[in-house]
Amino acid sequence: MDHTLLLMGPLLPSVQEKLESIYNIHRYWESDNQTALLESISDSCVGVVTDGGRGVEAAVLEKLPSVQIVSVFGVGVDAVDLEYCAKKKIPVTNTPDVLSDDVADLAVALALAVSRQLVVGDQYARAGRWPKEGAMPLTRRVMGKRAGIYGMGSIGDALAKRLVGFGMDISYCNRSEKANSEHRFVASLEDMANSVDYLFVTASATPGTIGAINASVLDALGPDGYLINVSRGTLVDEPTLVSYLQDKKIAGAGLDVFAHEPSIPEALYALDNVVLQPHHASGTWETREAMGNLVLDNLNAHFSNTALLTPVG
Ligand code: 8YV
Repeated sequence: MDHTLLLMGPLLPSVQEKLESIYNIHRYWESDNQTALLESISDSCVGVVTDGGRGVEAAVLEKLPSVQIVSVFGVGVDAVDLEYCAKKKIPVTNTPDVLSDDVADLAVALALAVSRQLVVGDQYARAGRWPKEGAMPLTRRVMGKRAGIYGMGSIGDALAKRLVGFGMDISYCNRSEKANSEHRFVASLEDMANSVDYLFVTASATPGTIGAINASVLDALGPDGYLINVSRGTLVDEPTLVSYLQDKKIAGAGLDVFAHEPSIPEALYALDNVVLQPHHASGTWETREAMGNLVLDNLNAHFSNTALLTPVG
């Protein structure tokens, strides 16, 4: 219990228990006077633990001048004030790779679900419509179609491996071409969108990618194209996406992430050409345990003066 840490939000209970057995943890989200809490640990707090969605803002870090590390339970660090951390030389760690398989699985599941109308079919069956109305309307095949992956990191890579199994023709758009990739590199996102049936978004949220899926990209994807987003809602111009789905200017979307979580644009609830998930792509027991262990291992490495396992940048 030597080290005092601030925990911004709840973690998987088993991970939080381990954390609380090793460190002196203050629960930020439970405090009814957060200003007083920050003041009371201002000298002693040496680390912040948070998840990818919550992150931590400069306004909190400024009140904790002794913080030496920010450890993120998640791969995305867009909610952490990285500029502030860089300025103060505070290392940030995240949990890459351990979640890539589950996130890729969910991306495939969303593509299948929206194309094959799994949710619509489930509702059709449960409502007893089959015996009364006969077969439900036909759906769209996934096998053999053209996929474009925006962001070819560890998640994009895991996704591509799965899409090969669906006989898909795969292209990708990335900051730079990957040396050993067997897939087609396309420098322009709009050009890629123009030549695929499925546009998968797996890029991290950075100033260069936020808002990238705009009207021009959706126009390029066109009325037969599907958008699958397992990255961050901020990469998409959400109001435009909603209107394109309503007007069938794209065929459909599978969305795990939204611009203002946990809010989801209500207009989406009425649409059959969308499958929604509550930001849950990494949400399996196995992956969340692995993410938690990586958070603990990074903290342990830092406080025992050994190299961080997964530092950001
Ligand atoms: C998690 C995520 O939802 O890794 C990320 O960046 O968004 C997710 O895996 C989140 O960090 C867990 O609460």
